Order: sequence, then structure tokens, then C-alpha cells
Amino acid sequence: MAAPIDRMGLLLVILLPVLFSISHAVDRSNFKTCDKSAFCKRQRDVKPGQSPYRALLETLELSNTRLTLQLINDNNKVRLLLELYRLQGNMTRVKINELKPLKPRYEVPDVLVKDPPTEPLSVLDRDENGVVLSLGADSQRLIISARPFRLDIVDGPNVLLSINSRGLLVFEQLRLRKDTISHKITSTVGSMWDKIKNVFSSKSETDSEGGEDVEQNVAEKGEEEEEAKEEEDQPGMWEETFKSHSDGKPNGPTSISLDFSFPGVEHVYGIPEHADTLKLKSTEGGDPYRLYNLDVFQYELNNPMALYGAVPVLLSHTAERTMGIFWLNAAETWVDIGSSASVQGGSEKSQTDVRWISESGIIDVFVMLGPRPTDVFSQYASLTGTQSFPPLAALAYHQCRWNYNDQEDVKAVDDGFDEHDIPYDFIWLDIEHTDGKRYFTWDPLKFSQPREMLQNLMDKKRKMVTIVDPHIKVDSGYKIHKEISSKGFYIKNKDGGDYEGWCWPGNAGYPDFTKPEMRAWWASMFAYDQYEGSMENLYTWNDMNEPSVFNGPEVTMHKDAVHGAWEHRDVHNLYGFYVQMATAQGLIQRSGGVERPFVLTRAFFAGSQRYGAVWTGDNAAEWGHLKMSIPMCLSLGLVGISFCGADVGGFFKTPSPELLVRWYQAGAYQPFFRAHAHLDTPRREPWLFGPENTALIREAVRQRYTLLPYWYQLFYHAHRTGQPVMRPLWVEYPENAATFAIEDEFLLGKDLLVHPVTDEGSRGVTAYLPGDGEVWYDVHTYKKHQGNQNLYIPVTMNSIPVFQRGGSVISRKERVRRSSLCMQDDPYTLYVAVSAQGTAEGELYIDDGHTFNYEKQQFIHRRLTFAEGTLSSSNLSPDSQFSTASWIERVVFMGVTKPNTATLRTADGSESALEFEFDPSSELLSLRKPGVNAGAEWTIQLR
Ligand code: NBV
Repeated sequence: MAAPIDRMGLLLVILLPVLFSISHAVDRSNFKTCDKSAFCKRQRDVKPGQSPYRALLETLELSNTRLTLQLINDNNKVRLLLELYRLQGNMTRVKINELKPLKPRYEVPDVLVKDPPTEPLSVLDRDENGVVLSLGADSQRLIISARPFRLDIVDGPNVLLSINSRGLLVFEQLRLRKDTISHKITSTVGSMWDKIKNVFSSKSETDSEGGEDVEQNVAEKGEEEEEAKEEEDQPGMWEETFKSHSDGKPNGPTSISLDFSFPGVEHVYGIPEHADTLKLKSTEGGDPYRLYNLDVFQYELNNPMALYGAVPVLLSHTAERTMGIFWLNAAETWVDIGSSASVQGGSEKSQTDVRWISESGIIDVFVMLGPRPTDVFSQYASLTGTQSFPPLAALAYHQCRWNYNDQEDVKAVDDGFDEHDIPYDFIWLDIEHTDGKRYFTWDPLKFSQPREMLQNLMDKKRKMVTIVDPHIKVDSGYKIHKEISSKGFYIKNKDGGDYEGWCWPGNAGYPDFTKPEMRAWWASMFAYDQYEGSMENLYTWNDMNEPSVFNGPEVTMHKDAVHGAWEHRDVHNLYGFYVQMATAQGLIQRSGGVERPFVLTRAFFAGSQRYGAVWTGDNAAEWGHLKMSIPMCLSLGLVGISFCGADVGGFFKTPSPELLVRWYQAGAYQPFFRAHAHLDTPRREPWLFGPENTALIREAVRQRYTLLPYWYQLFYHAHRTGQPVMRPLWVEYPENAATFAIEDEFLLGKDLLVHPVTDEGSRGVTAYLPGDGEVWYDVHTYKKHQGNQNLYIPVTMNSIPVFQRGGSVISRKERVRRSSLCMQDDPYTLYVAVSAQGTAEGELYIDDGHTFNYEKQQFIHRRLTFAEGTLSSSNLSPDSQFSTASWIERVVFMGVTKPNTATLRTADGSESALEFEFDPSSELLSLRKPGVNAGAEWTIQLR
């Protein structure tokens, strides 16, 4: 039986859906601007050109791979410790911390996949003004200037990047509150100090420094401060109020900031998540881009406000070089982008200036020196890992809504897909499927037989996802709550009690996912005998993990909440990362480590790519949101998160049939393809808009299914190499400035170019086809187009403009069935799009589609090459062992002349003539039934 809803819960249940159905834009007053955030304002008030920092060269120490050097702030005499590392793979790491902090400052754990391997550093030159270090690669050098302190990374005569050249290094040292300091020299340390010590006396496992000798540090600090200028406290340093919320800051001001300048650079990208353009804009005169995971109700487009996730990675790009900055800090962060002019080699160049500001932690920056886009992706992947390799089914179509009402509803929707001959793989259940928003449970009336429901889906080779949010109903009768609270796994409030906030279930606790024991326990809850009613075809969705706290400041957690030794302030942007990590671990564990997990998350951080997919949250059924899905997912792909999608149809509001169709068409070519809708919107299963629209949606979804082999291969690559799946054009055409700001079209891998229709009433789109001397083939008409042109494409409601690059081979499965699993052993059709030079190349990757056995060489990986009239399949992985029942049923050549014969030769030496058809008007050659196994060695010769 469902437990009675408590009063607060009842109020929420009644009020929130009402509130959330009102259609208006975001209430900006709920969220801070930089001006309203004390540390951001303090930092932004520091103007360039007055750096108080000096490098004390006499303190320089160089071990083989680590350089340390003290920096002194001449205004307050506080010293910092600079650490420099040259990392393998052409990266430099710059760490700055207080030399003697009163206590340890937070350093982000668990995001880096390992301690980044270092390379030897050597000093090339040194005098009283600075030091020159070799950065190994060719002519790259790192120059440390002493007064004022700055770093320059140069390549020959060119400055690639300057750090603190604008003098915006600011490091607010830990300090005692003024009234406390006056007592400290006598060693009768004031009560405030005792309080601080108590809060931090219990050390977490992430606090590797152990207990510092804080008193001694206080004393030494005191001496330093005696010679220093008295620093005035500024507003908001020790407490801050936003709306009705006060943030007590036991540590006082702790923020940090640093500037980076890129001479000659006009294009910078990344730092998702923002509903904004792909190319980052100047923030001069406005707010900086904000990185602070927030549940923003009805977010607005084209602004730098924070959203659900944060990846503090920025890429710079010019025709000559791509670079990246990874600012490893999980606290609230603001990023200013500006431009100025720099003089290099006698001529003036524009430069991009970037300034990072974070509320706490240390400065820990990875400079990824490229030089090509692909190098930056590999460099970043070597630090934070690659996209997890999803089960093949997860790349297919997902049907979601808030909510499918009950088991009968699920069955009716499931049957509806069959009746209308539309494939789908996953049906999703939102929060209403639970018993009173108690996750890991089922509503006893509406979903009384979950296993039966799941079994029915399994019989059709389909799957389900249920939502599991991280706010846990405070209810002594709820097993999950009881265990978390008895194990002491909840986040604490500043007074030491369990932190409680309001969310869907009413009063809720928030498990402390930063604790490894908590994550292990959470993972164990996904075991089949723990999560009652679950089965192998049930997967997970983590929502609200920013975390969302309805009655918290900015709808999130109070920053002075406590995670062991750390404040929520320090770890905020990591919370969602950890929730997804623990959930993915749970799905892996429940299968004994055999099956790949699928977990969708709303909040994320650097490294979240390792745990599954993300989506762009609560968008709206508006054309602008459809358009915005492209730059939002492109930005995520640039920083490692390839598995991205936007709610198809738009979450809030009701799409017109035209918008819905266009959204399906665009979504079919984006990595995570899921339709979703708000509770209060009318139903919108694909067949509810008349036969014509049903047919259009069916066609879009079918196109997705035919292309699944290519999607799978792209994800395999993303997983192995860190290269994005969905790419801005400039990634593949880095020298072509015409591509640098394009965000209405994109590439999938390097071989498919997609220009979705995103305008109402559109009669045509203009697609830019890149590549001088290249050719592109319309995948629907096979018509050939020259590269390096803007091509106007007339469109009807049927059209999804997609082009295959001349020079590529793409494999498809064209017998679309109920679900991807039903198509497992189906044959392939190879599409060979011939380049202007008469060649083509591609791959075919096949494995079982769902286990980790690919790690044990259980896969087929073939290279397909077409040259001199011969297409051949060769083995890219001779040691691997996997067999498939799939065979090649057709080979389609685009851009060839009619041959006299087409001869198939197999490994056993046998030869056979293949039947073919040729269409001279489109230069299309279609070979029928080569019939060879997809894993076999073969050639086809056209003569
Ligand atoms: O769980 C309900 C929704 C969900 O459908 C949506 O996808 C999430 O982004 N959830 C947010 C909570 C409330 C939305 C107003």
C-alpha cells in the first residue's frame, strides 16, 4: 500500500504540476547574476594590468618531471605554490595552491582516469627575469616571467597561450575572521576558530593531506600578514544572502581566478552546458558564462546562464592550431570571454582572452596543445576517459513521456508502435510509476506486475527505462531511506543533522554520493533481488541530480551543506557525475560485470562520458529549441560527451505537427534519440497526428534504424579514441574558416553531413558542403554535389537533407523491424560513395551489441576499401574472435561508370559474377546479393 502523503508532499503534488504547466520563460530572479554572487563580483572588480604576483625564482625546484616555484602577492605577502608538469601527449599542467593554507583546499578526485603520466622537464635558460623550459615537442617552450608573474607557451616565434598576462591571478587565501585573528597570537584561539577546526576535523578519504598543523600555519600566516597591507573584508566574504537564503561561510572567501590569452584566436568553443551558440560569445558588457549545475525551469535560449551540467573545458581554434584548457574545479565557476589586440611579429592580431573564476578549491589547469582538433580530443580523453560504449539498443529510438500511466498504457503504446509499423527499443517510465516518488519501487495499483510488463517487452525484444532520482523520501517505512539514514550516508547540514530539502516526494534526504561507500551501497540496490520487479531489460534514468532542491537557493543545495570534510560548495558540480557513476556501476554489477549499462543523466561534469548519456533537459516545443539542440549537443561532443540528445518534440508546451515531424527528422540524426513530453501536454505518440504525419515520423525513425551499424561504429570509435560522434564541420575541415561558426549542420563521424530543417514552413535550406575538390552525395537521391559550396536544397515535409562524403563506405541494415535486437542477424548493405579520385574507404564493426566481451576481442572489425575498381574487405583486427550470421546483401556504388562485369572473389579463391543494375543519370550501381558473410575476407572487382 502506498503510504499516506505527508502535508508538504501533498502541497507539492498539488502545486508543482500547476506551477510547472504555466507557460512563461525562466524566472531570472531565481538565479544569480555575477553581480549577485559575492565572489564573482569581487573577482570581476579586479581589473587587468595590476598583478601583485611575483615569482620567487630562488625558490625554484626542479625534479625530473615537476617544477615548483613560489609566487608572492606583494600586497598581502601571501605565498602561493606553483607546480608545473609536462604531460605525455603534448599537455602542460599548471597547479597553483596556497603555499601554506590554513587547512587543505579541495582538489577534485575521481574525474581524472589516472595520474596523468609526465615527461621530463628541462630548463633551457634562466636569469633574474625568468626561466625558459623546454616542452619537448619541437620548438615549444614554456617561459616563466618573474615580475609580474606570467607564463607563456610559445612555439618558435609564436605565442600560443599566455597565462596571467592580464594579471588576473587572484587567490583568496584561507584566513581567520578579523575578530578571531586579534586573539590568535596569544594562542587563545577564539571560538570561531574552534568551530572551523571542528567542522574540518573529520577528514574524508579524499583528503589525502591528512591533518595539517593548522595552528602553526595560523602563526606563520600571522607573521606574513604582519608585514602585509591590512586587507579589508568585503561584503559577502563571511556570509551572503540570496533571496531568503543565507550562506554561512565558515571558511570565508576562498575564490580563485586566472586569465588565459590566445593570440591570433577568434574562435573558442565548449564550456557546456549553455543554451547558446556553438562559438562562444564575448561576455564583455554582460554576464560571464556560468558553470553551476542547476535545475532551471523553462530555460531561455541564447544566454550564458548555468544549466544542468558543467564541463569546464574550452577549446580554441584557428586554421593553424586547436588547443584546449581544462579547468579542473567542481565549485561554482564563471568564465569571461573577451577580445583584445596583441602584437606578434610586428603585426597586430586579434586575441581571445578567457578568465576563469571559481568559488573554492585550487587552480588545476590542463593546457592541451593540440595541434589538431583530433589531438585535443585524444589529449582530453587521456585525462578524463572516453565515451562509454553503449548497448546497441540505446542508439535506437526511445519513447518517453511524463508519464505512461499504468501497465495497460505501456502495453497500448507498445502495441501502437507495431500497429503503425514504427520501430522502437525503449519505453520510459517517469516519476509517477513509483509508489509515492519512492524510487526503486512501483506504484502498487498502476504497476502491480512489473515483471510481467518487462517480460512482455522482452518477448518483443524491447526494453524499458525507469527513473531513479537521488532525492530520497524521508519516510521511516521506506527501505532506501532507512538504510541511507542508518548508515549515515546522507549529506549533512551545517549543524551536523541530515540535510533535508523538498523535492517530488516532499521532504527528502540527499545521499552523499561523494562517499565511495555510499556509491557502493547505491550500486548494490540495482541487484535484481534488491530492486524488486527489475529485470535485465530494465535500465535507468537519473534526473534532478544537480541536485534539484525545490526550496533551496537557486533550486539547489545550500552551499554550506557538508560532505564529510568538504562543503557542498566545493563539490557541487560533481554531484550528478557521482550519481550516474554509482548507477552505472549498479547496472554492471547486477549482471556480474557482463552487460554494458545504459544510464541517462541530466547533471554532468567532466568525465561523465564514462557513465552513459546526457540530455539537454527541459526544452520547449519551439522552433528555437529545435535549432538549439544542435549547438548544445555539438558543444558537449567537443568536450568528450558524445551521447547527447534533446527531448524530441520539446518537453514543455505542445508542438505543431510540423514541428514534431521536423524534430523527429533532426533527432533521428542526433546521438541520443528520445521523444519526451511534459505531464500536462496532450499525448503525442507518433500516430496521433494523421496518417501523413505518422508516415513522415515512421520514415525518420526507420532512417535511424537503417543507419544503426554506422552509429554503432562511431560510438565504438568514440569509446576507443575519444573522437566525438557528432562533430562541428571545423573539426574535419580545420583550415577552412568558412566552417568555424556553422551550427545549423553537423557531421556524424567524418562521412555524413546532416542539415536538419529547423524552420517553420521551410521550402529549402542552404547547406554548406565543405572540402575543395571533394564531392558529396545526397543519400536520398544519390545526386552528386561538389564540395566547398553553399548548396540550396529545396525541401518538402519529407526531406531530411543528409549527404555522404565521396570517399567513404557506410554500412546500413535495410530490413527495418520492431526493434534493433530483431535486426541483429540481418544482412548489410554497403554504400560506397566514390571520391573525385575514384576511391572510397570505410569500416564495419560488429559485436554482440550488449556485453563487455568486445574487450576480450569478441568483435569483427573490417576495413572496406575501394580503389582501382576493386572493393575489398580486410581484417582490421586479426586477433579478434567473433562470428556473425549477418551477410552482405547489396553493395551500392555512387559516382561510378557502368562496368561490364562485377566479380566477387572469396577467401577460398572462388569467383562468381554478380548481377547488377546501373542508373546512368545518377551514376548509381547496385550489386545484388554478394551473399558473403559480413566477417569474411572478399573482394569485388568492377571491370
Ligand atoms: O520527472 C519529471 C520531469 C522529467 O520528465 C523531465 O524530463 C526532467 O527534466 N522532471 C524533469 C522533473 C520536473 C520537471 C518540471
